[in-house]
Amino acid sequence: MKSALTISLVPEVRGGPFVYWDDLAAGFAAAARHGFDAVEIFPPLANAVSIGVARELMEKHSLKVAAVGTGAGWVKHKLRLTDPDPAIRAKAREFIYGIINLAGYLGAPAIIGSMQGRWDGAVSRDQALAWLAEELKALAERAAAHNQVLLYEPLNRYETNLINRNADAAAFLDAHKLTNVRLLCDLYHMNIEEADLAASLRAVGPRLGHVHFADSNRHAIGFGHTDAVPIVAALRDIGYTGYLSAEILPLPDSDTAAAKTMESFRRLV
Ligand code: LER
Ligand code: MN
Repeated sequence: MKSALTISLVPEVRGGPFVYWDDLAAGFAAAARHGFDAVEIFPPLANAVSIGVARELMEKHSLKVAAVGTGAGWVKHKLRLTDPDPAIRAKAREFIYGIINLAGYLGAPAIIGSMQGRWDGAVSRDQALAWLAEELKALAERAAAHNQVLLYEPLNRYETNLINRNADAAAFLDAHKLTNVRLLCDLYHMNIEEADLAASLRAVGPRLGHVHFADSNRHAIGFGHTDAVPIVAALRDIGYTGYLSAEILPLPDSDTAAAKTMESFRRLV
């Protein structure tokens, strides 16, 4: 398993779960200083990150890009894949295609988290899930053109009413034959939704593509009450070799959160 931390380039999500903020070069330098393998980038839109600049930073610091988030499409631009308006769904898809291309050129997958949206008003749950399946299929095909998977993240009940639990997400991928989509399991959302985090990851098995490595309170692993030992044992047992990526609040400050994550990572992994 490999380590990663998050860098947000989106001022609108200030207060959110990202270790470093605003400055890609400074975030890369800090990740390298703390001994991480990779960074996960949260850009405001695809062309806000220069592929050339990002590749230079990867080279300079011997870091990979673990994943690229698409959530700014929702929090900044109010686009979602299950919006009742087909024009908004189309814009959401275009926004994500851009991020998939950026991520692909950096050797990374893109993440569908808050862009999945929710069902409400005139839209039934079945209709929203049908749109989501259709969009994930198209997006996963674009990802495949870059030899990448697409990451789909179940979120807790306060962030979506579509799919909250890993088993339901896995069944959804299977039912719609979304074979190039892998699950992103976020330990913070799981702490709210799952009865047993380790058992849930064992059941996800080979569908697991990425892990958001966060404690019960969304602080660095080691600063909350999640027992990470059985979780890492489960990940080992299912043969997971991907990233444990710290998508956590920068508390008490970014450097302490990064250092605590790395201390926990070395102890556990
Ligand atoms: C995104 O990875 C996520 O976990 C959501 O809670 C948005 O912050
Ligand atoms: Mn997450």
